[in-house]
Amino acid sequence: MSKRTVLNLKELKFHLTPDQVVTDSDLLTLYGQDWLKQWNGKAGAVVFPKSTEDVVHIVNWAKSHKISLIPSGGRTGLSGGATALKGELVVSFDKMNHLSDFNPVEQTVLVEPGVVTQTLQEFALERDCFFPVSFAAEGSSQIGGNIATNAGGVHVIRYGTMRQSVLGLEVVTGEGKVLNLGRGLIKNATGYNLMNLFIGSEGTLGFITKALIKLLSPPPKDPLVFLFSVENKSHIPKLYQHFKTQIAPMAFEMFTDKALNHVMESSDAVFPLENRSPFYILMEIEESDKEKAFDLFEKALNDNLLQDGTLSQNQTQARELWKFRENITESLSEHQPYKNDICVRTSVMVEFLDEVEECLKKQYPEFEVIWFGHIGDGNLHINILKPKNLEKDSFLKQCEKASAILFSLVKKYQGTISAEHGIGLLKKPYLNYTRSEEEIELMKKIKRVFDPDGILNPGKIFDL
Ligand code: 2HG
Ligand code: ZN
Repeated sequence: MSKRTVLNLKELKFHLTPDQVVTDSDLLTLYGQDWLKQWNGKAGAVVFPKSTEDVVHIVNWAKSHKISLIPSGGRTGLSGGATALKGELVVSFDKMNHLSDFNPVEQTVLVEPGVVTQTLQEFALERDCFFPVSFAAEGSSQIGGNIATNAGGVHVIRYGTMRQSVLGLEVVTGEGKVLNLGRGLIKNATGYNLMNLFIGSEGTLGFITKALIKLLSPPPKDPLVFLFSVENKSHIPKLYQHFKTQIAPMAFEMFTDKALNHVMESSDAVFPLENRSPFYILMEIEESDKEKAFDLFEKALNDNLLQDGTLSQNQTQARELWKFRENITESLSEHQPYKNDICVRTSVMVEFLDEVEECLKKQYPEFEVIWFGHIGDGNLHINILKPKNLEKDSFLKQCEKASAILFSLVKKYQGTISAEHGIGLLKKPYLNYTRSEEEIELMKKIKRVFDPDGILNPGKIFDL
């Protein structure tokens, strides 16, 4: 059993209003865990800052009392990065959710960390702009968490990860210092890029209190969705190449028939293709590319690269098609899946997939393994489902062994053990499969520079 911290909150409450510090048992559990609920997290208390000054006050209090702080956004992360294992103080950014200072010339907006991803997408559209970061949990994930994990999602092939949307950050370090980084400059040749260090640092170096976000324009007009069925896995990269040399798809997603089974079982959706197939591709394109995409589709069909396909005729149909891909995570949740979020270079993906498949089948024939992901950028989600009759603990132990095998292959193909969900707790034991000892040592040194007392999200990514 890990030792739980006892928090003396009297002094902390001094500069805050009563609604900003919460100790109700239900909320301690809610804010102590993330969506995955793989660990039994429970906060010692939850504090809701409303300003940068509040965050500085909380960090200074924590520093002087040697209290650990766990940052909390939408808690939709899938690696346990926002879990309070030892009764730490959870810092929720729910009340720091303002958008301001829209700059129509630069197309930037200043957001607080608690702004929900979808709110920012809508804010952008209302101003004829576009915020491209998009994924199934966008209705509850928060921008601060997206930055802290360098979130990816379905549009990375065209617009990049969260990092490409950040032009400035205000952060509070573990020493309670406020840093104003990036400042909206597109070019800046003045030494180390400190801002980039915070993107993907999972709240271990500082807490993000403001972000200057770059929007794009014009927004893609009425995107269309193609759904293809593909029989042969090795055709998938060929298909991607076939389309992307002529048009610029916004998304190129893959899911297997096994994944589709779960989505169909958990909804009353009607699958639009006549015959089922081992693999499906969902491709999103701009309306202006419709004719070209259709010609390319016909050519691919004649060349036997794909077996069948359908194209959305309106936005309602486009949304319906997206659901076959977006609802996978939700449909698997009752099976308490063990999550993998790996990435290899796209040119070796099929070879890598073949090896992984063979290996998992041989070692764990009794496990149902579900594949899907952002195949256009090499990011695959592999979910291992817990057999009903297997206890959670022994399932997790076996999955950990499976991870070691899987990650040896990731290492062999020089890929990464996490592409977009982060290391958190889930991947912590395996960090050395992707990062060298020298790199990990340097990361630890950097952590000590920004957080010398080790109070910011301790025990995530690595142990000091
Ligand atoms: C997605 O791409 C998310 O849908 C979740 O990253 C992946 O559930 C997963 O493993
Ligand atoms: Zn994903």
